[in-house]
Order: sequence, then C-alpha cells, then structure tokens
Amino acid sequence: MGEIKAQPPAKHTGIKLTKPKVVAGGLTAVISSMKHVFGEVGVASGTKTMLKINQFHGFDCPGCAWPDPDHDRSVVEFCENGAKAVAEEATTKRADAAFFKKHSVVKLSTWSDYDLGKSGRLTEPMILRPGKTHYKPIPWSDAFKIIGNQLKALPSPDEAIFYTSGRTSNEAAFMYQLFVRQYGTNNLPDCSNMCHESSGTALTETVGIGKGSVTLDDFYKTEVIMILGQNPGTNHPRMLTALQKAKQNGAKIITINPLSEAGLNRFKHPQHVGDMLGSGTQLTDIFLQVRVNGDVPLLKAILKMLLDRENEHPGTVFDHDFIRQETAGFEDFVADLQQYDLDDLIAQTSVSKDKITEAVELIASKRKIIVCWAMGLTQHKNAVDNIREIVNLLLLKGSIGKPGAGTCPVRGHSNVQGDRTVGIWEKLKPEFGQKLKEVFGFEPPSKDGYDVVEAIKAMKEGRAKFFFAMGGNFISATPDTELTAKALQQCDMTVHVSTKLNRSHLVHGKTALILPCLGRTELDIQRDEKQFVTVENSTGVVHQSNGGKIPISTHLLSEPRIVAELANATLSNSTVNWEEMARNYDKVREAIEKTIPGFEDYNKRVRQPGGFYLPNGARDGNYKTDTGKANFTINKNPEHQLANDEYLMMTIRSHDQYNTTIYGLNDRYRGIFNERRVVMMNTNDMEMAGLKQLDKVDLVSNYDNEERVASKFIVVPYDIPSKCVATYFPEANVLVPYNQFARGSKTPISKSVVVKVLLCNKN
Ligand SMILES: Nc1nc2c(c(=O)[nH]1)N[C@H]1C(S)=C(S)[C@@H](COP(=O)(O)OP(=O)(O)OC[C@H]3O[C@@H](n4cnc5c(=O)[nH]c(N)nc54)[C@H](O)[C@@H]3O)O[C@H]1N2
Ligand SMILES: Nc1nc2c(c(=O)[nH]1)N[C@H]1C(S)=C(S)[C@@H](COP(=O)(O)OP(=O)(O)OC[C@H]3O[C@@H](n4cnc5c(=O)[nH]c(N)nc54)[C@H](O)[C@@H]3O)O[C@H]1N2
Ligand SMILES: [Mo]
Repeated sequence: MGEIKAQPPAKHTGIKLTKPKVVAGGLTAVISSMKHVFGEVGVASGTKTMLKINQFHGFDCPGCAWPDPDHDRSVVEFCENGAKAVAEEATTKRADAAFFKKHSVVKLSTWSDYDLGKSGRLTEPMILRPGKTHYKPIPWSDAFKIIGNQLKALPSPDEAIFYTSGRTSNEAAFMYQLFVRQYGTNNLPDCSNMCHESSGTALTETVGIGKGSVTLDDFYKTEVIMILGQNPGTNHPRMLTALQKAKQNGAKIITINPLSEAGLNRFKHPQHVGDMLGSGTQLTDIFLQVRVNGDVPLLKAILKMLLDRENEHPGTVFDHDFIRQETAGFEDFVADLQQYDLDDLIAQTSVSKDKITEAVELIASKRKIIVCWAMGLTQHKNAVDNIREIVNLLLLKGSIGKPGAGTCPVRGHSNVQGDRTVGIWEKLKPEFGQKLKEVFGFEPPSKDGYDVVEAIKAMKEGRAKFFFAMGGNFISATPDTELTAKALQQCDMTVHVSTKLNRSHLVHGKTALILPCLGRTELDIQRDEKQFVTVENSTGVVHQSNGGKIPISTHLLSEPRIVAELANATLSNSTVNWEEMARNYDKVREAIEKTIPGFEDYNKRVRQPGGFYLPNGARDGNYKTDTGKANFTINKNPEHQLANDEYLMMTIRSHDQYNTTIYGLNDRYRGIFNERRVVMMNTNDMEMAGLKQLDKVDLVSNYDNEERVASKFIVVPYDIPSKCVATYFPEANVLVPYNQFARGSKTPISKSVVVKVLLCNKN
C-alpha cells in the first residue's frame, strides 16, 4: 500500500537557466496571465471574471492584500499574479467523487504540489474513514454530525485546534472565532503566526498598533521609500504601479535585499501602452545588497551615520520637536547606538561603506519616508528587532503620522489583516472578551491558546487530538515537514475547509474530512438573497467582495454557512443565533460592530464604493503604548557563527506559486525555468566548496543534534552575498526546525536556517 508522503517527490523536471531579468511587467506578464486564465477558465468566462477583480462591485483579488485606489479605479485593477490566483480558483477542472475513487490517498501523496493543484476544484464533502485507502463522498449533514460528535467527546476543548488561513472573510472569521470560543478554547493559530506576527509584535510595542500606518495616497506624497525583505514584482505586483507613480512624483527608492529582484529594478506597466513600447521606469535608486539577516547591523550603521551628521549640524537631520513631543526612550537609544563601532557594523552587512553613505545622504535631509517590508524581515530569530529598528529610524525623522510617511508592513494573504481584526488570535484581548460576554452572554476562555508552533507541539505530544483548518495548507506551510506530519497523523480527526486539493488533505488524522467551500469569485446565495463578504487590506480599508460566477458545484457551502452548521452540530444551548447569521451576513456585521471598535455603521459604510478606513492610532498620533508615546527600542545584532561549510538559507517564493499552491515551474524573473528543487549560491562559495552549476546536492540542517535533510537539490549560481543561499518554500521546509522561532512573535526562522550543502553521490 505504501506510505503517505509528507513532502513533494524529490524528482527533477528538467531545469533551464537564463540570465535573470532586469525589467518586470511588460508584454511577457500579459501573455503569462492570459495563458493561465484562458487555460483554466476559458476565454469568454475568463475575461468576464478578470474584469470584476478589485472593482467597487466586484470581488477582492485573492492574490494579495495590496490596497486598491480609493477613487478612480482603472478597468483592470489586477496583475499577472492576481490573474493566476484567480485562474487557480475559477478553474473549470473538478476534483470530484470519481477523482477520489480513482486515486488512493497514498498515491495522491506521491504527486507533486503542482499536480495536486491542477486536479481542480473540490466539489462535494468527502470523508476518509479509519483504515480506508480512499476518500468517499458524505452528505453534509452526516459530516457535521461526525465532526460535532467528535468535538463533544473530547475530554477538554483545549484538545482541539482551529487553524485559519488569511483568505477567510471578516464574516466567516468572526463567526469561526465566536464558535471556537463558545466551544471553550482560544486554540486559534493562523497563517499570520508564520507571516507578519513579528511586525504585529514590534509595532504594537513601539507605536501601539500592530498594523501599518500609511495609506496608498501616502506613496504619492512621499520623498523616500525604503523596501526591505520584499519582492513585490512577484508577490505584490500592483505595488509596482504605486511605486511607479511615486517615482513620477519625485520619490527615491532604496532597496535592501540579498537579491536584486527584477520587479524592484525596472518596471513596465503591462496595461500602459507607452510603457510597453518604452523601456519602463527605473524604480530602485540605491540598492543595498545586504547579507541574509544583516538588516539590524545595516540599519544601525545608517542610524549611526545619521547621528554623526546630526551631531555635526544639529537640527538638520533629526526631527527634535517630534522626538520631544511624541516619543519615549530617545536618550537611551542614542547612548546604546554610540557604543557600536561603525566599521564593525558595516562588516556584518556585506554592503560597502560608500553604498551605505549614499543611502544616508539621501535620507539625511528628508522628512517624508515610508518603509515597506515583508517576509525577508519577519522570519528570523531577531525578526521583531528588525522591525523595531525600522521604527527607530522613522521616529528619528518624525516620519510617522504625517502625509507621505510611515510604516508599511506589506501583508500577504488578502484578508490576513482583517482576520486578526475580527478576533482570529490565539490570545484573547480582555476588552474583546468582555464585549463577547456582554453581547453573547457567555464566558469566553481567557487562557492563551496555541499558536502554530505550540499547535504542532501539542499534537506531537498527544495533548491535542483534533485539527480543523479554515483554509490553508498546514502541512506544507509549517516548518519541519516530517515532524509536523507525524503530529497531524496522531490526531483522531483532521478536517479541512478548502477550495482545492492539497497535501494537508493527504497527511491526515485517523478520520479525515474535506469540506469544500465557495471561493471569492463565486456567487453566494443564502435563502434566495445574494450575499457579499468584507475584507481588510494592508492599509486598513474594509470593503466588500462580491463573487459573481455560478459556483463550480451545487454542493459547495459558504464558509459562514459551514461555521454555523458546525456550531449547531457541536454546541448545545448556544446563545448565538447561528442560522440568522448564516442566512444574512448583515447580521454578522452587526455583531462585529457591537464587539469591535472602529466598525460603527458597518453595514452602511461598507456599501459605499471603496468601503471605509479603520481607525489607526499611529496614523493619527495617538500611540496606545505603555508610555502613551511612540517608543524607541534597543536592539542587538544577530549572531550567526557559521562554520566553513555552513550557509544561511532563506526560503523564498518563485514567480509561479502562491504560497503552497504551485501554478507553474518557472521563476521567470530570476531566470530559473522548469525546476523548483534548486539552491541559489554565490559563485565564490561554489568554487570554495568544489561545486559546479547543476551539481546535485543534499541540504542538511542540524539543530539540537537533530539532522534534517532535503535531498537532491540542483545548484544554481546566483548573484547572492557570500555564505547565503536561497531555496523555494515549501520544498525546503523540511529543514526548518519547528522550535526555532523569532523572539517575541514565535514566527519560525524560515529566512535564516543554517545549512550544509553536500554533493550527492554520483549515481
Ligand atoms: N504571487 C504571489 N503573491 C503572494 C504570495 C505568493 O506566494 N505568490 N504570498 C503572499 C503572502 S502570504 C505573503 S506573506 C507575501 C510574501 O511576499 P514576500 O515577503 O515578498 O515573499 P518572499 O518570497 O518570502 O520574499 C522575501 C524577499 O525577502 C528577501 N529576503 C530574504 N531574507 C532577507 C533578509 O534577511 N533581509 C532582507 N533585507 N531581505 C531578505 C528575499 O530575497 C525576497 O526578495 O506575498 C503574498 N503575495
Ligand atoms: N519556509 C517557509 N515557510 C513559510 C513561508 C516562507 O516564506 N517560507 N511563508 C509563510 C507565510 S507568509 C504564510 S502566509 C503561510 C501560508 O500558509 P497557508 O495560508 O496555510 O497556505 P496557502 O498555501 O496559502 O493555502 C492554500 C490552500 O488554501 C485553500 N484555499 C484557497 N482559497 C480558499 C478559500 O477561499 N477558502 C478556503 N477555505 N480555502 C481556500 C486551498 O485549498 C489551497 O490549497 O506559509 C508560511 N510558510
Ligand atoms: Mo504570508
């Protein structure tokens, strides 16, 4: 019968290499999006669906959380990779009962993630009963009964885990956390734990709100944009349009990244004829090619050079009025900074002093600075420090809470920020708990629940026996693939609410269920009335998302409906009217309005084109911190003692994937085609290690005397700082130890894993 495979097969697909691109967008981007959309959806339906993306009455693009213009949207508010995300969901292919009858679970687990995704949309609820080899259809009512009975039988609600991925709408997410808390636990880990948790932790402590402070408009008013640890050409392509406009308005861009990503170099807008014919817009003015996890020393070097200039010409560099009135901890911060030796700091960055000086000269005289960042900063042991150091820079310049200035953690999943706003968190804020008690008349649990890392640990140790996922792909997204697989397989039951087949359906508990739900693009009708859901983007705008397509199957339920049925099957004497909420989402929004600040007149305001902004203290100069001010912080440099044969590995996304969903096998901008099992290496390092282009190597990590191996990767020479290597997520997740994570946020260290690169035996 064989064994379930937790990882994609280590097979090679026929690598081709070209020179990395220096321009993003352009005609190739258009052709690439057409190919994906028309291939999956067909020409007529594909075009109709595409024209609804991010329109006032259309649906929110599931691709990313980049904001839409408040006014004046163009007919096409999407990008190449948004088009791929939509095509992936709106596909006409179906993974139906016949599909599951044909393929056993063991067999499916030997498929690549690319092939699993290409099997199409899930069309009806399925169950894998204990000891069986195949998923079989099950009526919805029986599925809810089985799950409800399992939950009711658990000795403690804390033995159940309820994961959320960030596509879930505000309405579904609010109902879900309400159900989970009425059931009696705060075990609500979510993808954010692996994503921007470090940003949330650092920003809450320093400026009092765990979200960014800028709006899209700020990009058009700013003087300098710094972009650290982010690859928007691939992961937030609509951001390039904003950067292009910012440049046209005179802004300068400083990019800090170990890789020179094409999207940040030059951009041709795929929807502007002028751009397509010309050479596009140069985006980055100053590129600092930092070594992996070298950001704190680099920022410290910049801060120190700014401090020196300020001391030479007092009042010209720092905004002393702002520092005096709005901040706390300035003197301690300066005293600490003075202890560092500039050359020591620079030596830890792999960037030249001249380059850093260029950046310092640009920043020194400017007061309107936006700093953007993403996973390159949040997934390290000192990730929280990375972001706190950014805040230090902004505070020195008074660059927060004014037009054209502020923090911009660029969010990933399209509603990951909204999910947290409406209560998806393993911690329960006391004010929110109190509101839940007042409005719904029950006592929510106050004890912290499990985040992602603790959830893995609890399942591994047998303290949790039931795993439920509202979307996502837990086994492939989490670190330590083999260990996490064993943890999940020890569960009595695993349940997934999903649109598409993925590996988490295959690495299962004793009983496993798949509950197929409507996607963003599809019509949601409850009791004859069309419903819409709402989401929050990276800049805190809450707006509608309206699906319009006829659903791929008549058996799909909406996520709010699934939660309501689950609650009815599990909770006896619930104080919540679940049926009313599932029937009319206005009722969910009323409940959100009653329990969460900032949603006043929710139903009315969200019906205005473009929606509304949530309040944001950091934007308004109202810092909800322990000091009532914006806090400077003192951060240490990271320490990595790499042996001669060790490297610091970052796991990144290719241009053809959405997290664990693999759209294709190419990474066009980086010039790597038809292969994902690659390790990008510096050519000098290769020479020192006796490695050649296309050599096959095993990657090995060793933490706490435990060796983890990712076998048969292909060496690709790449322009990357010495001692750093890059691989793709999720193939390399097996190397990331689950118990190594960021201090303060517990985000796994997916961007700084120490590895060895060992030549495979020649056979
Ligand atoms: N098409 C597409 N869009 C997506 C996604 C997707 O998978 N595909 N995922 C969505 C999600 S959930 C998220 S969170 C975002 C992710 O968006 P990104 O954060 O852009 O994604 P990553 O590929 O992880 O890229 C990290 C970038 O950080 C750099 N980097 C790595 N380590 C360091 C470091 O130590 N210092 C610095 N300065 N830079 C570093 C890498 O070279 C790379 O350019 O995108 C969202 N949008
Ligand atoms: N090594 C390494 N690991 C990482 C990262 C990294 O950079 N490196 N990045 C981390 C980050 S930033 C994130 S956000 C996580 C992502 O972790 P997840 O959010 O768990 O993973 P996704 O791949 O986005 O989930 C894809 C699945 O979601 C389901 N889905 C899609 N749309 C819907 C929908 O509308 N409703 C429902 N119910 N299901 C839907 C589909 O079945 C699809 O297979 O991974 C993290 N893991
Ligand atoms: Mo993410």
